[in-house]
Amino acid sequence: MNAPITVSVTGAAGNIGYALLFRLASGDCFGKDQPIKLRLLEITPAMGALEGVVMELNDGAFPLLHSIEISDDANVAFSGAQQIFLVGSKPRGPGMLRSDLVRTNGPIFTGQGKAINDNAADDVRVVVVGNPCNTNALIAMNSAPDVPNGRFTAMTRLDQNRAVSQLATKLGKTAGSIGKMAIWGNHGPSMFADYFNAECDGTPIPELVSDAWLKETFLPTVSKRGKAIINARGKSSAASAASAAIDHMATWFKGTAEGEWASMAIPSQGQYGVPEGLIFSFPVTISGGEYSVVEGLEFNDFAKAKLQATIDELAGEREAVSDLLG
Ligand code: NAX
Repeated sequence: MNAPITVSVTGAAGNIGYALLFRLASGDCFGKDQPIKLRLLEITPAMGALEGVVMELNDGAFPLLHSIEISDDANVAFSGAQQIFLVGSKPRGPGMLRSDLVRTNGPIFTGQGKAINDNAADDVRVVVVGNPCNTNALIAMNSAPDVPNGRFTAMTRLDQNRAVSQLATKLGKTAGSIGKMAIWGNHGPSMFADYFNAECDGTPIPELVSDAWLKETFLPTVSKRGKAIINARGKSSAASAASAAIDHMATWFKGTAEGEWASMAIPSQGQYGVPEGLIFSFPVTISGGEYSVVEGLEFNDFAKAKLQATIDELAGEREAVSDLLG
């Protein structure tokens, strides 16, 4: 058994938190030989509900769960944190524009970025789930000057998983047959699910499925999946989002297998013409806790236009919060 690691989760009494915490406690993320100490953050009015979640976690009698601390103070919740899931944020209300959401949630991430800077462990790694997650990660990163920029990431793994599932279903395969499913750019309307480079059991997807289906059915289905789930369930994706967050951090912790890619939104260093510093989803490979962008991929005109659209969307979001970027 390894020494316990400290894992912080914000928005811990929310819907995603409720699904995420039990997967973390059971060892689905960091391994069945990796004990964890949980540090959970909520806003003050939700502390009562969080106490109930803690009671349930205790009732799970998870052998890997060493301790649980709860707080409404980010400085306490991130103390010594090595793995951080920033889930908490205000949901988009009816009639609210995406630009309003950026302005509403941005300030949460200046405070939390600073608290991470001042309190987290030297080896801290952060995934932002709360939307708009790319730009929230950008804000947190800019508020944490002592933490290497590359430790701040945002989640596009749910988009990857949704795309994989659509392709597998279309081809009558299971998800494990689909590989190299890259998500580029923003976890937002402009996100590009790059089927050109994806494969099914090693065969390129464009050789197996018609371009018309890929453009007219696959891309819209993946990008509108969140809305479809709200329409069906009356609530936004929770268990699948938690599962994707587990996948994101598990892959970062354990690395990618030979030939496997993962999609993560990370600070751009200018790869593929993406402006430096934008938190942009790229396909990566990971080894020893360090990720590298997959290089040398080719884009046709359609894919180039998609890439540009998502660059433009993220550049616009960055502009909208420029006053929060220090
Ligand atoms: P809920 O509203 O159920 O839970 C959010 C929780 O965050 C609440 O308990 C709230 O009290 C808490 N919170 C609010 N401000 C906080 C703060 N400053 N510090 C700590 N906690 C705070 O939302 P839920 O369904 O759990 O979704 C959470 C976030 O994930 C939302 O922003 C949502 O848009 C985003 N999502 C991101 C996805 C992605 O792929 N990146 C997909 C799923 C989800 O839509």
